[in-house]
Amino acid sequence: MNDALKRAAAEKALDDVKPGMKLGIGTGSTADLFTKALGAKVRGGLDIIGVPTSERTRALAEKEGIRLSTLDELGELDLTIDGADEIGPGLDLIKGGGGALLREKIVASASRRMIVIADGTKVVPTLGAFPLPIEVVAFGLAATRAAINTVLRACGLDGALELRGDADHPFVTDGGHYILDAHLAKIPEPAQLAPMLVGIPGVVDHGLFINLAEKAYVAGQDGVETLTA
Ligand code: ABF
Repeated sequence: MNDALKRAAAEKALDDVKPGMKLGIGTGSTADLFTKALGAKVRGGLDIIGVPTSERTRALAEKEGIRLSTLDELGELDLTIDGADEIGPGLDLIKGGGGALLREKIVASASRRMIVIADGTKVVPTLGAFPLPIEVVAFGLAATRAAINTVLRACGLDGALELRGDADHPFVTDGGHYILDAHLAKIPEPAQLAPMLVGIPGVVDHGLFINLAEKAYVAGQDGVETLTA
């Protein structure tokens, strides 16, 4: 099913990986396929150094024998390859379905280029059918939720904010935070919403990736298409 398409997109991205590169390595099932394909290349002699975007990816990359470092040690990265939950117009993205959005955004922002890998189901005319993940600190959760609702209303948006996990056992991110998933259906102006959300004190970050992706490899039944921003 989609796994073959995800693999096709992941393998296409290997063409962009050059010897000596400092590489951001994404999270999610498509990124996992990339990491495994990259591992095979590394074992075949490709010399790169990676920065993982999650503890999950770190574990997989280590298992694959990929040399890893940190952003603090490497500074700017050459390229980040990562998946997405939705790819909208201009390659604006929703990410964070896997809960790794904060490190994914830090790593992508510290990279000169970001390439998205996905199967064709991820491409949408308008972002928002996929619930928007908003990473929040646990302290003051109710106040943060209210502030997010105010911002959503100011942007003409409406919809439930659902705490990921459940009230007794919320999902906790690698950074020790919670995630509120915003069920908005449509986000016609993501570039308007994005800065307003990060302006709320309890919001750590959100899954809108604006102006970060340079291109996307999108796999469909007829092959892998390259989308550019
Ligand atoms: C990561 O993996 C996330 O930002 C996104 O939530 C998810 C996509 O997962 P998959 O490749 O499994 O669809 O890129």
